[in-house]
Amino acid sequence: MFGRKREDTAKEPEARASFFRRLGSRLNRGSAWLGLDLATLLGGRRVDSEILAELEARLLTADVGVEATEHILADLGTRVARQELADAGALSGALRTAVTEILEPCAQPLVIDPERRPFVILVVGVNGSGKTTTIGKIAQRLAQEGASVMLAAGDTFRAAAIEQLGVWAERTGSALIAQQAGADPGAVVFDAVQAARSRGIEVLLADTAGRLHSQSHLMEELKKVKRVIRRVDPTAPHEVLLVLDANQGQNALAQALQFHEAIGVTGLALTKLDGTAKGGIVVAIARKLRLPIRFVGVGEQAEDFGEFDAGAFAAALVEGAGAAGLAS
Ligand SMILES: Nc1nc2c(ncn2[C@@H]2O[C@H](COP(=O)(O)OP(=O)(O)O)[C@@H](O)[C@H]2O)c(=O)[nH]1
Ligand SMILES: [Mg+2]
Repeated sequence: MFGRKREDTAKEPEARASFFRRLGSRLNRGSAWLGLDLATLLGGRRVDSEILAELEARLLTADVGVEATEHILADLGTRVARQELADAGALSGALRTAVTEILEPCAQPLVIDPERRPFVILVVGVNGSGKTTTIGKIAQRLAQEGASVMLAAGDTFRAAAIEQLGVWAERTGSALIAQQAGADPGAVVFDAVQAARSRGIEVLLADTAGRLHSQSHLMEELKKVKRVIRRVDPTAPHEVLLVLDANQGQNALAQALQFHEAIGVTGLALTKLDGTAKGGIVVAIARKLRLPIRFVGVGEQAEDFGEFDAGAFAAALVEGAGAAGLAS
């Protein structure tokens, strides 16, 4: 994230390959996105409009959404008309390409500007989406890159949330700024930005609540936290990272629109891609929101986390665990 060399640079490609293998085997629980492989769908027939109609139904069932499905089908339809898609292999390749093209503009990793110190990342999302875990995973990566990190326990709604962040702080060697449950989140985050500044901390990750008395209450509180951060540093937050649980399907998309409208999201982290059969939602999100997808989570552990790669993701989605690009 810092573009800084890690000590164990030699291990990096290895770690990356193993992450993509995990992605391939866990996304959609290891099955190809279409449930059946394309060869079964074709059953020896040529790719024709009937096959495309069946494919369309499957894309919609996989939560790809109407807009992205139409886009993919238009692309495949043109190729069928030109008789370019003779067999299952060609169809699968074309599908993978069409999906990659939709995802590609969103594959923008988070780059931390060392001039911004602390670089403030405000992490938002509904309750249970994976915010605190994602903060821990990011802190772990930053620690490995040799960065100094501070975590701010801005979710003061439950004591357990503060403790959970404390565990991650300890595990990752990050500083922690927390108050008791029920404290004003704005005050916690304000203190944290000031403390980070005076201690020369490089990255501040601020946790927030995902549930309050009402959704409008929550949005007002997040706006307030953002204003408070600005009072210390008018250029901050430098990233508003929205964490979305992929299991939520179309609901995740609705949440994203709501958060984006209220506080302006600059990046997404998509979690629990290991537990969903609806990984297609990522395509819908990419097509509709066109926001940078920074990270994907495929499990609860720190290493079950990686930067978003359009080609690898498309391969895992379309071909499942058997994706050729993921085999090495
Ligand atoms: N399987 C899986 N579980 C996850 C992932 N990310 C988070 N979780 C789990 O989801 C639950 C809620 O996460 P948490 O970070 O507390 O969510 P928060 O309420 O948004 O802070 C916890 O049990 C996490 O371990 C993921 O990528 N995969
Ligand atoms: Mg939390």
